[in-house]
Amino acid sequence: MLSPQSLHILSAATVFLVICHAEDKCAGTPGIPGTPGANGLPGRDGRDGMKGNPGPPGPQGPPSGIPGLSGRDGLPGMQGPKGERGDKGEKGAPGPQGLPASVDPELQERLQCLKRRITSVEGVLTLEGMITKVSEKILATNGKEVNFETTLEACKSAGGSIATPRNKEENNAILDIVKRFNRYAYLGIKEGEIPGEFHYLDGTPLNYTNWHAKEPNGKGGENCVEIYTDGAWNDKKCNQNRLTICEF
Ligand SMILES: *[C@@H]1O[C@H](CO)[C@@H](O)[C@H](O)[C@H]1NC(C)=O
Ligand SMILES: [Ca+2]
Repeated sequence: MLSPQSLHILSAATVFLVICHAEDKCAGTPGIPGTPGANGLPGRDGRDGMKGNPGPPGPQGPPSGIPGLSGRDGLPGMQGPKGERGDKGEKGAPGPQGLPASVDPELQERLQCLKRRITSVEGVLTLEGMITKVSEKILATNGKEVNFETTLEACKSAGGSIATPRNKEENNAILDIVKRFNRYAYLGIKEGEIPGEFHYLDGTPLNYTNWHAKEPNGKGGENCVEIYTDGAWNDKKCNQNRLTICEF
């Protein structure tokens, strides 16, 4: 029997025999590799690639250049709230002294002119039957018949007061109006705390009366006074409708 080692040797010998049979010369051991060759020339440029995305913005540059001109004014704004009241100023110096009114010719002339104009107006109103002048009073009616309280209010709102005869002359002037309208009228006289004792509306006692015969007879039940169409007075309840006559 052949050992495995001898079998190896045998097979190797067989290989040598075969190779040598094929070629006439026998191959030696391989040589060492040669040195690498030099680099070749660069190749030609390739074609342009596709355009890339924009890069991020660069940092702000240093300030430069002169500032531009100012812009135009804007529209006016809304009015602001009212300010607080300022301190009171100091009193001014007194003006030059004027002439006393009684010797000021210009003032006197103007007063005379005013008087003439008023006299003219009063004349027209008297002619038209709108007013009746007596002493310093002017009497007038609105032709309405109302109770005593309403008469007081009507005269007051007109700037006057209810007609109040203080003497015969004034009583006759009131009588003129009463006769013209043929209506009784209340007078500015009222009964006081004591029945039968009458006084003016400001509380002062009467210094002129023109009671009709047997009047006053109300004994505290007739607190107002009316004037008849003959000029005589009668005490009467205050809720009757009587001609409104006022004095100014
Ligand atoms: C009553 O006094 C007034 C003034 O208060 C006067 O105007 C009037 O004429 C006097 N009446 C009489 C009758 O004297
Ligand atoms: Ca009476």
